[in-house]
Amino acid sequence: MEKQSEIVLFGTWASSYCTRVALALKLKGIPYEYVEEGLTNKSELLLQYNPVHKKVPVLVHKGKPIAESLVILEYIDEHWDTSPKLLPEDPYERAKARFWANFYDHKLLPSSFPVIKLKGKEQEKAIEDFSELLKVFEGGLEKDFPGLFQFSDRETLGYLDIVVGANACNYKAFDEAVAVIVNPEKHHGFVSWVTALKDCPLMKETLPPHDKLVSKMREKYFQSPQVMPSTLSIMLKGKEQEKAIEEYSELFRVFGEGIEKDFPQRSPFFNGDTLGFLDIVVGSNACNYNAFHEAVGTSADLEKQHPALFSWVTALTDYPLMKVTLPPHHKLVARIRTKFSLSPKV
Ligand SMILES: N[C@@H](CCC(=O)N[C@@H](CS)C(=O)NCC(=O)O)C(=O)O
Repeated sequence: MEKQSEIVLFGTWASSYCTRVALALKLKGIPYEYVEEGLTNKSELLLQYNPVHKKVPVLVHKGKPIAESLVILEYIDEHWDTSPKLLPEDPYERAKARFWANFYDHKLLPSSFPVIKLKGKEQEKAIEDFSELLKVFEGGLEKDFPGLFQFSDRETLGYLDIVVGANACNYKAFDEAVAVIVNPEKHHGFVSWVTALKDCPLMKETLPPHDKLVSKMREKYFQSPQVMPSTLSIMLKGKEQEKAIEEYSELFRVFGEGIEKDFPQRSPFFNGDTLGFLDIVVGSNACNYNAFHEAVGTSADLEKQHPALFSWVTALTDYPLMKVTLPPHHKLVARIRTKFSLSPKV
């Protein structure tokens, strides 16, 4: 067993992403040191360990940092390969668990954000939209993991209990601070699951106190300026578009530097002459970069600003398998224009 000081969790008490990691470590009986971060005044160490997102949680294991809660959970499960396992053993079951964790983080959770911003009828509509997605989530879990909602019948928390429970067990704090978004009559399965999870001793000792969380949410959502990131801000015009492109370029820089630092040995691809995981993930999208610029009408100066990153994208675009698989450039330009109601540049 490693020494406590070899495993350090940088977190902040109100973050359910950090609660996930604390739950996983405690469940597996892994001793760790905890460092509380102030998000308005992040420590140099946090910025050094997570220069890309500058967010918590970060788990530092023997000096090596791992960021992003879902990535950290998988790391913990793989490195401390002892019982209890978080993810199912079967690859298909594992894939389904990851699928719903992603749905939770990237669809369901973000659909609660408009509820914070909007008022009156618009807020009611946002709550309905959230509830629709929650129905999809509930239905999907019931189908893919029969018995999941009967947590009291099981002995220990699993991956989805942790991913969802760390956040959803706080839903009453959101109801109190913002608006009621979970109707127990409409979402019986989900609410009975979450209620049973909240009663689990490990959850009880790890979740933040309800009243403290309500105050924190009120302060965060209503007393400090909100920045709503928009991936489509590049569609803006004039000065606003210039600013969006600068931000976009900054993200390219962070991405390019991160890739250089983490994978200096790739040449030209991650598997030498053949494509690896990141070549496929990035290339399938980035190789269409010229189509995006042509459709939006922006100039593609990013290539000059990020030569190393773009020489990789160029090599990917020239790769025979990529060539036969990517959509045709002109067809894609037309599709992007239709999708975003853009007229051709004359
Ligand atoms: N996708 C990330 C989200 C982490 C996250 O959003 N952390 C917040 C705290 S809840 C944070 O550090 N925010 C600081 C900031 O945005 O500057 C994860 O799963 O770890």
